[in-house]
Amino acid sequence: MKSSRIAPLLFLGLALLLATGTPTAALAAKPLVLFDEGHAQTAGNADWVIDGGFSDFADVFKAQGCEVRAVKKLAWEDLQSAQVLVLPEPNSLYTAEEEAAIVRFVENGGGLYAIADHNNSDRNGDGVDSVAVLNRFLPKLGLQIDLRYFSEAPTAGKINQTSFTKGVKAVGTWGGSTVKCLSSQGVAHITVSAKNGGGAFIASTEVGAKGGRVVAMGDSSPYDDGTGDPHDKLHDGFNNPGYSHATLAANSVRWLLEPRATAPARHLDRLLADVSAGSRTYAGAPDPSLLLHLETCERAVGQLLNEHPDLRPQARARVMGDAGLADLRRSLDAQTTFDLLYSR
Ligand SMILES: [Ca+2]
Ligand SMILES: [Ca+2]
Repeated sequence: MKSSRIAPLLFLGLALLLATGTPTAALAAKPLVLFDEGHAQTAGNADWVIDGGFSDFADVFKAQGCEVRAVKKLAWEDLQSAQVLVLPEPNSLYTAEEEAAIVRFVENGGGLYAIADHNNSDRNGDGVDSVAVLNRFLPKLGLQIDLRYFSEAPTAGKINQTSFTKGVKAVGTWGGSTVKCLSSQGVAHITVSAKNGGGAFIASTEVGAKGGRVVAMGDSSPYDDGTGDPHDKLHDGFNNPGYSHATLAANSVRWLLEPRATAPARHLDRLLADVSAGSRTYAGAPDPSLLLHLETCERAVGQLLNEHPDLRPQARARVMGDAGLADLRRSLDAQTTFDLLYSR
């Protein structure tokens, strides 16, 4: 009985915490895009910086009206004014504060572009590669990098018809991995062959109560434009005429920059669908990564219902009779009881 009183207190506390910081990027004249350059982005042959191998990728944002800046540390104070954050193959761990800031940024409506490389790609010998670095927090946001290492060019899976693949004829991966959608709202736009696991070459999903968006891909090579430190072994995958990487970059960036849906009821529907599907999947195959994502979703539901009490009847109606939402129903019941008892 004790836990039923503690749970709603935590629920409300977290929701209030989340509600205090909202990105103000919408007010800025030009959307601000931050490229992380502080986590070994130039280790070994990597050159994933805006004045090096990723300059053409940075230009995609500029062409869509953005201001692009490089940052070395990811502080919440700096992220608040940004609309998009790009993590180009981070090869050293973020601090706990930076990880929390990234998650909070997306939960508050920000756009994240996360780029990994193949499994066992520790370029600076500090014991972690981009797969390990990103998988510490990306699952909270509904996506995960697979532990794979393969090349496939062009990819031989599917190119699904989505806004990302308009005009995309072929893509390739050279020493890369794939992305798994933990979120039922995730979209695998392009997949690789079954031989290499069939995962997503690029995937995206919507996160949280404010329409945050995440794009992830499992290889840095497609966006390597071949410029940068002459001592690095770089290859122009971005403009290679045999592939459509520049088009894919433009399409995916456009999606990240789209205005967010503002109707909270729409976000609630998405979150409840995600929790329902995820809980059923988890019941069949418990996966700690999926649990991380479900916790983010449930926190977002708490945030929405706290900010919009008028949505509570809709939420309660939706969770009735849905086995996948049983845990959430208990939380809502507990919250109602709490509100009645303490008349918030
Ligand atoms: Ca490393
Ligand atoms: Ca690669």
